[in-house]
Amino acid sequence: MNEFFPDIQQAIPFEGPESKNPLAFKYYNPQQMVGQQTMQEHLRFSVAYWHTFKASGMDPFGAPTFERPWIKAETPMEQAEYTVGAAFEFARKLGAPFYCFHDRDLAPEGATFAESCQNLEKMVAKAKQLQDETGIKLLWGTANLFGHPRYAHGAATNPDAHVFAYAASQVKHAIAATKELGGVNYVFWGGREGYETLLNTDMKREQEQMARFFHMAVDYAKQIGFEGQFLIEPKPKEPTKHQYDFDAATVLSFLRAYDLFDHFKLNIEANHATLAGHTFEHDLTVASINGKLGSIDANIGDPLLGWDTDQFPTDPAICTLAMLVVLKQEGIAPGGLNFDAKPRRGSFDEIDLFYAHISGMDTFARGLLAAHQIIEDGVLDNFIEERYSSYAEGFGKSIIDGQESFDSIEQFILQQGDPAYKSGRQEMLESILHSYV
Ligand code: XUL
Ligand code: CO
Repeated sequence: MNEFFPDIQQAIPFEGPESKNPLAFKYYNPQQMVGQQTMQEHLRFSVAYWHTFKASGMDPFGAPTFERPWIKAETPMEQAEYTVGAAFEFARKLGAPFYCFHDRDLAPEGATFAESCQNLEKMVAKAKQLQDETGIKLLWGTANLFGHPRYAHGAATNPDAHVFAYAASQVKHAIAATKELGGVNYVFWGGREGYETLLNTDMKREQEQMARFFHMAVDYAKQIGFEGQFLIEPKPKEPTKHQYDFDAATVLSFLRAYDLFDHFKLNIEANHATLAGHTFEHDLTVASINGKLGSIDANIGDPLLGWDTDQFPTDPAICTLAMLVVLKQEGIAPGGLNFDAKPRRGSFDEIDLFYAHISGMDTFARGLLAAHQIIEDGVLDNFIEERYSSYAEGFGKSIIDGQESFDSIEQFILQQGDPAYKSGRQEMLESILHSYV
């Protein structure tokens, strides 16, 4: 087997916060205990096949900039074999326990549907062998239902039932491939499930189609005994102007409306949350308080740009807020933190992939450490508990328990008069947060 990262001869070491070596972890120390679990168990890092091994650096203004050695091959299948080799070599040297893929990342589309399925089967066998050799596991699989021109008007939401059928057949094989590889989740990201103009779109019908598609996927998983968690990944726009899976709240209400609530959790991506006009921690919280935070696409957007830049996380404060949500729901497993992120177009070299992931892993490790300590010390929890304490007993409790009416409440106000003003102490809390970060 070729070696694609000869500059990295050993697994990336942990050297601690004093180290100045960009090829060492300063905070991510996989076996270090944080509370009851190791860092590795808390964080469940995953490498995204599409960005890390398939991204070319191409953008709407220019040609590919990354000349990856694993794409220099005679045929698409030979290229796929080199790529899977590169993927496992990279994850092993980095020390990432998981990876994620789209069906068409792993294996090229063939001349016919049957040929595409054969390609996928061959590459699944190869990936399985490499999983066994390295111990690296599949966090989730998914299907690419957005790249090919046939999906220009959507997949499940396509106005043409023929395209719906093609997408369903493709997903059938992607779920089977995920099962074969022992994937612990399967993700649905509705790449082009949305619309550009209502002049040609029946929104109600398209959402019903999407619900039918998900029900069929649930039935198929049951049929073949796939026990991984199904996840939907919300995103508000891009590529379509308006995507149906806009944000966590929209997806949850869709799942409730179409009797799918029990079968799905959410995969929340930082940059998708910010595109929707939310913070990352907002969408994580919406998912989590509904018992639906299943996994995370760990990246960050650029605050100056209004699109999905998919950058590696570099802000420990944002990661602390994210990890607070994760720790409070007692972990993200069987989900994980998947780096749905890519180095910038000018970061030409393979070594840049290591710098990017190491930095992202360290940033989340800092977030984990800070969040754990904040919870241990109870600094935010105590404040919040105190802030709502008027509902914990007495009249407030009686309201929440359903013992009061508007009439009885009015009597209370007539007797008690105006409430006192109580500061929310935002600036104090921000200062406390940053003292932990
Ligand atoms: C696109 C995106 C996808 C999904 C998987 O914005 O995030 O890569 O994570 O299809
Ligand atoms: Co994503």
